[in-house]
Amino acid sequence: MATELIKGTAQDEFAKEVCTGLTKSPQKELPSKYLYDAVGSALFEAISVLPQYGVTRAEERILGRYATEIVSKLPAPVIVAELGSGAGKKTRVILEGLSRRQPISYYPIEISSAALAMCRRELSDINSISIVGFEREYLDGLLEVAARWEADQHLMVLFLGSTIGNFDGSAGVEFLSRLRAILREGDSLLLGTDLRKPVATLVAAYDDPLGVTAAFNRNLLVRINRELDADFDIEQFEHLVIFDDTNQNIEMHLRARQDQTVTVAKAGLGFRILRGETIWTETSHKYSQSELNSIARQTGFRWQGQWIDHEWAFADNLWIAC
Ligand code: AVJ
Repeated sequence: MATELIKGTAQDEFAKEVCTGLTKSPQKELPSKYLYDAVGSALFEAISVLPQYGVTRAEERILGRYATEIVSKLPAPVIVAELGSGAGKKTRVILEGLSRRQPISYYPIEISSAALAMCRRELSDINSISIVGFEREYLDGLLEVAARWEADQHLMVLFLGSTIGNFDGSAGVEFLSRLRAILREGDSLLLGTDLRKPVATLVAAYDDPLGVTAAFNRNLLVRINRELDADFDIEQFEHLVIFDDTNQNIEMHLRARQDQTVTVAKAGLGFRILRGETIWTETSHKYSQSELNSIARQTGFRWQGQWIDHEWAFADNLWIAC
């Protein structure tokens, strides 16, 4: 076992994106990728074991049942890059399956240093694994992995948990096209996608009765206060979940309880937010089967396999770059 970490850079990017998002009109927004500081990552881990939130368990069941079958469809030798490694628990079964065939190189790519640390801790005991973690944006990290991979190796990209659903609208398709452009023909993508389900199920999953998801959402403001020297009054913002039926998106927002002025010192920003106005913090798209087929085709992949959990509609899709 060997592990290495390529560290990320400064907070400038965070400040810039916060500034851009909070000055958008008419809808203020913040990028959901910043939800995962140490507290946010721990809260997401808690969400993933809530009875109302079935996403993580569904994918754990799929990978637990079918990891051997999935691995058997991959060429050898293969190296593995994972986008948004999270805590690494789901990845474990895949890596263990692969490590039975060959020594395995694993490259988690994650802008959250907290999540990256959890994942390295979780996976470093796997037999003959070498882990190099990249604290990078997904595609920047993938380009660095590409620079390290050898001619005879295939690359498998893991993009689990339906994180792809957090890309808004056409941004998901654009992201997958850019990802495909980094791959070579025959490389593979294992893509986790949460499927359409009844509105009531989704609302309960994203607005849970314990308020864990509310804390996860509001923590984004706590983080901005701490890291960017802002003065959000946390008590004055409430968690709001909206289902957009047309686009099959569940959205998280933070709604102002009253008119207020906020300053974000390190972003050089001061702004007003009115009572009832919201800051949009996350979109989580729910996919249909025909949509998945069309996305694969549009982005340069062909379908190789799909595994579905029927207790909580979720699919892991194995696509091959063509
Ligand atoms: C699993 C990261 C994609 O969209 O369901 C959970 C995050 N947000 N509850 C999702 C999340 C609110 C999540 N991802």
